[in-house]
Amino acid sequence: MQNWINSKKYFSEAKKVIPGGVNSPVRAYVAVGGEPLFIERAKGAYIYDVDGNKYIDYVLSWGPMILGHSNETVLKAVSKAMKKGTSFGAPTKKEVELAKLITEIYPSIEKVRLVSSGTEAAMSAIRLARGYTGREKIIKFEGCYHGHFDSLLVKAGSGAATFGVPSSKGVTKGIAQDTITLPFNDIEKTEEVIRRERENLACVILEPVPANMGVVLPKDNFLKRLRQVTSENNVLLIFDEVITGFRVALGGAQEVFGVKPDLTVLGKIIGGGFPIGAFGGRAEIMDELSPDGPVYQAGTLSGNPVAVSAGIATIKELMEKDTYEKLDKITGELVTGLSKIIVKTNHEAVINRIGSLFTIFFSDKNEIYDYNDVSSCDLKKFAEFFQGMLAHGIYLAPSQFEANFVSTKHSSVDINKTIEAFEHTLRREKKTY
Ligand code: KE4
Repeated sequence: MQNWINSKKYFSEAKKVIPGGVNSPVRAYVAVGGEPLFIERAKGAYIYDVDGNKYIDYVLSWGPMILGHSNETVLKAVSKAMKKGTSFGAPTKKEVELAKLITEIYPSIEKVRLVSSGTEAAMSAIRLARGYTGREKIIKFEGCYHGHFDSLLVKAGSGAATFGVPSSKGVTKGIAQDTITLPFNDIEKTEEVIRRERENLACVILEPVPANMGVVLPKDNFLKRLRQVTSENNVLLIFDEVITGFRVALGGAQEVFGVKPDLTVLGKIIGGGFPIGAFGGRAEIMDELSPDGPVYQAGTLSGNPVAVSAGIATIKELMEKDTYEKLDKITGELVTGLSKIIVKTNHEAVINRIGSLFTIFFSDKNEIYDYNDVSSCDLKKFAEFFQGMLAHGIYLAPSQFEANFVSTKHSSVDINKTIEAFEHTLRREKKTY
């Protein structure tokens, strides 16, 4: 059993000066109970807390650390960049290099604008879609998360296909009524609402493979039919690939599923662990952005040379041969092993996985295809599972509604240890049930 004395001490200090003791809510372990670990350092697939405990890390800073922590090449690129200055508020060659890399890897992206977070990128993409089309309404899907932008903190209203209601205090009814929230994977309902609302509908935004309700896979043809109905009705399609971009494939979900959106939102991996976001698409749309166009968008640290250097180094390493085949293989070994334990210990759970992204759902359903399905999960069981794995030195996403990530540094030894810990955890949890 780990001792967490220092984490507890730091957490009580933190709560005196930081709301909830954290700078982002999910870190507070509200969904799983207990108190958050304070992290001292990380290397490769491992993370170390302030009490000296070591964990195999499947959070990887919520996705960016796909090469593992403290990657030598990334650190070298960052230190080289820092010696030349850390921020200029002026154009640099590195920004152009990253923009070129993104446009080469994502055929749907002819031009891209760099910002400092995924939220900022999604927010800017929505404003651009509204500015380019001259229309106001947007469609999102229940369970998809695109950052904490007001227009996207909206849940389904009384009738799923009517206008939204705020999902957070501080978001006005006026903002929420311009957002329609639909059930993910329900293509018939989506086609019907797009056709009905087309006159004042700017865009549809989605995670092509949602990871913010846990990993949920698009049903066959959902993305292709969504592309077709948005094109037919002149509605922009925005893929939020902040998680899936450079994760499920170098070219993201749009490469895996062969669907080209009008705009793409990126983040996380393209910053290699530094603050970053990006949004891009067809030049005729992107050219509507200031200073050339009438849609204003700006940022002090946008395209920051240090963050951009980390991103370029990360992407170049990801472009090396067989990176994604290896990631897919090791994640496949893990998920196969975990699935066997679920059967062996006679538990009710199902694992959704794509590439090196996976979620274990504690549900009696055989398939998890939308937010409704996820809401059927046994959250108490999930919390016990999370705490049990943590006690065995396995650091997972502290919420049933999140994804877990594998890096190029996770080894077969790590995978076997994780599977072993899973069996011990489920068996012990079985005893208490
Ligand atoms: P950021 O503003 O947190 O950089 O990105 C927002 C965002 C946008 N789009 C998608 C698909 C995302 O997953 C995110 C942020 N992801 C969460 C984890 N589910 C970040 C962790 C957190 O909120 O602390």
